[in-house]
Amino acid sequence: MVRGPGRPACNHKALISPRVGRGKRPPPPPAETSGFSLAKRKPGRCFRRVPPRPPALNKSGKTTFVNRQIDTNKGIGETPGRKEQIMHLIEKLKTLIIEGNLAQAPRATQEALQAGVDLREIIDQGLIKAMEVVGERFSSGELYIPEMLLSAKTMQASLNVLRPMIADRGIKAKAKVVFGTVQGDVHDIGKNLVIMMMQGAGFEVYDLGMDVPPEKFYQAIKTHQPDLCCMSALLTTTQGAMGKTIRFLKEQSVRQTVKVMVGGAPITEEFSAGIEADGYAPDAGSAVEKAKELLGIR
Ligand code: B12
Repeated sequence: MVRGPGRPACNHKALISPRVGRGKRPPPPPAETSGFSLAKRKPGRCFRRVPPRPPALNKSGKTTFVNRQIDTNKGIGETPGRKEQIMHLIEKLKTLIIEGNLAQAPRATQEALQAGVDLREIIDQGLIKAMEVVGERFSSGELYIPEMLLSAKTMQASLNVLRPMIADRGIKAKAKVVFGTVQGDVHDIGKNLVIMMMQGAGFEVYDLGMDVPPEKFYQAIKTHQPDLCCMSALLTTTQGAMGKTIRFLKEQSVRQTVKVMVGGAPITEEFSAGIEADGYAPDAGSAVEKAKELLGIR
């Protein structure tokens, strides 16, 4: 099987036990009560008059300090240390997402909202920045799939808290994407991971599922008019369906309306160029970066 440069050979064992096959780092610190502990948690209180300090949870993992320090009815817009408070709440949320603290992050999101932190700021500086860190750490081998999935799930849980407000405010997505695993292929874990990272980066993604025939990609492009069409394939026997899909899009005269990005374990830069895709990325972290590059987004 052909692989991208530097990618380890994958096997089922590697998915179940992500340490197998990489051998890059020593075993991680033990997981704490909830989620993975990537940033060290410190017990104790958090006073807004002692900035800057890393956001922290108290020993019981509760976030009582927010309620103690901030009058949520008043909002923090009128207080003198507003900037510090905003930064503190956002930093706390960011850390919870990086840690994959599914239990605490939605509440921290709610607290930031109630404290009057701007929605866009929560998304850009909290959610998106957290997933950028997660993506970088994953690409560098510092994080593994289960940890990244947990962070992505945590980000989605926070996003769900914000969703009604996003709809109300009509916040525009950075770009529209249609995404599917190609015809004949039912592997969708990688696709889902990339989708979550893209959503974390502010993209609006239409998930076409798996075993997607060229006609369905075409229909989705006609319907949603995306900026980017993404295809995933995990089998050497199905990677050919990517080229087939691109040819079909050409025949239907929609290929030029959309950028095409491909990925999946057997896909390489050379293969991508050979089928005339616009880009390829080896993993979920770099997929977001590549998508931004292709679409000229910063
Ligand atoms: C889980 C799994 C399955 C599950 C899939 C469940 C699911 N819902 O996805 C099941 C059990 C169904 C399955 C079935 C089969 N599988 Co399977 N499977 C795997 C396994 C163990 C993990 C794949 C995975 O999820 N990896 C984790 C994800 C996160 O990684 P990823 O998919 O590579 O995605 C990352 C990147 O590639 C990239 N990426 C992915 N997509 C995209 C898209 C874009 C646009 C971009 C930019 C990036 C990108 O980002 C992702 C995140 O970093 C692999 C072995 C392995 N370790 O890879 C075999 C593997 C892929 N399977 C294999 C085989 C042979 C099969 C079967 C044919 C077995 C059989 N005889 O029935 C069937 C095929 C079914 C079909 N028609 O598709 C082979 C493929 C060999 C080959 N060279 O073709 C592998 C490599 C196992 C092996 N070593 O033999 N499989």
